[in-house]
Amino acid sequence: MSTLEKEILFDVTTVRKDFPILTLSVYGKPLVYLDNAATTQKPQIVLDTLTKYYTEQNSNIHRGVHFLSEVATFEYEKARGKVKNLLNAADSKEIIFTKGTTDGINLVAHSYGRTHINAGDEVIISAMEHHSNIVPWQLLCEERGATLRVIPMNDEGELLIDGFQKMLSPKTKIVSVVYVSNSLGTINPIKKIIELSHANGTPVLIDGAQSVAHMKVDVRELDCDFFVFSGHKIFGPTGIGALYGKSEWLEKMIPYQGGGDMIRSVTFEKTTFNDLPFKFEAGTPNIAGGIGLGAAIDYVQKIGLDAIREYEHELLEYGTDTLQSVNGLRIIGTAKEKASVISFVVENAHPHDVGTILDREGIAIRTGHHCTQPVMQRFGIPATARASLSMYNMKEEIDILVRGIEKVKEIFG
Ligand code: C6P
Repeated sequence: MSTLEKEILFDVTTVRKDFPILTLSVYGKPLVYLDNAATTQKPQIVLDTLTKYYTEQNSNIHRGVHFLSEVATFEYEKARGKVKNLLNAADSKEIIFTKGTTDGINLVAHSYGRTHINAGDEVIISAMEHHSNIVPWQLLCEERGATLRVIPMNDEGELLIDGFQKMLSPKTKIVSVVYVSNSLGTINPIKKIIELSHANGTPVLIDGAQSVAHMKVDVRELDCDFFVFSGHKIFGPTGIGALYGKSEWLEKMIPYQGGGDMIRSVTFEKTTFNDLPFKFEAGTPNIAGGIGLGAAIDYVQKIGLDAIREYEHELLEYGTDTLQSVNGLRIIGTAKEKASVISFVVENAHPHDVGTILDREGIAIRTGHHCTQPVMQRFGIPATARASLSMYNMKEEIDILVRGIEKVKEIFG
């Protein structure tokens, strides 16, 4: 494909017009939003879908026989189908709506963990996990008398796969790893991790929080057993996300929560559970969120995840080169395979000060440990400043970031 054809396919100026918030000014400066790993902004179509839901469709689902309830149920289930297509799952019943990534991991830790993990067993995670993929397993291991093991990483922020292979044993009952690190940007070789785990007879959960909005995910091609993500990181609403699970696992797992909608029959003596996916969806769900997520998925797919990945890679390369040329700035996370996350530290300036000064320039970045304290410990630093890029960011914004960092350096010498 020629460069011109690619430009026609992906035009950042056109994309930006879909996001009303990007026209804001902050402290009199145009907003430069570089905190997309924390949450993404929402396109007009998602905002319109939410308004339409609450003005024309609002009703509870799976319960009423009336018109509105049928419309809302239809739209919600249509959205489930869109998640299925996004991940290329085999069946909509393998898609469980959740509150987000954290909720999805807790669901698996609870429901798979309590049926399959016992005293003496092992759970493997990696050194670059978000706290959401550490704490639920720690709690489970403590309760079940199991051991949590951690795949180490090198100084570039790449997992040591040989070390991982040696850890696998008949005791390993689940491997739970992040696809793209939120604090380092590393894209992990999850296909290899899944192959090795399966050769050991162990299922794998993939934390897809930072991958869904940036690259195509095909759960059947990956052959992962579970995959979780959050709607708000793929231009959808907060409070909604999804868990994909192979039906053979989901069928065998106990429910996560009890309540309405997840049951078939209830007596005081015994409850029987609903079919998948409803067995794992107790109570009134985030209906508007689910439908809004469906609109976000349509939007992303119209642009195309391959085009997005390619454009963001260009941004990453530009950002890495430009930031690296700033004296006294060190990038944390220099893996060969990276997504558009650039974590850095600036000599003599605490990351929080960097963030505060940049904020006054209208630049939104995140500073801190990014809910990955063990990553900070591994690199011997308290925190980083993190610019995380999305498809609507531009090279000009990276230039503004660099000018802001120069101001930081002037202040902190
Ligand atoms: N990372 C960040 O600024 P929730 O909060 O459930 O939507 O997502 C949790 C989560 C899990 N895994 C990874 C890899 C993540 O990046 C996140 C969220 C945000 O990096 C907020 S801490």
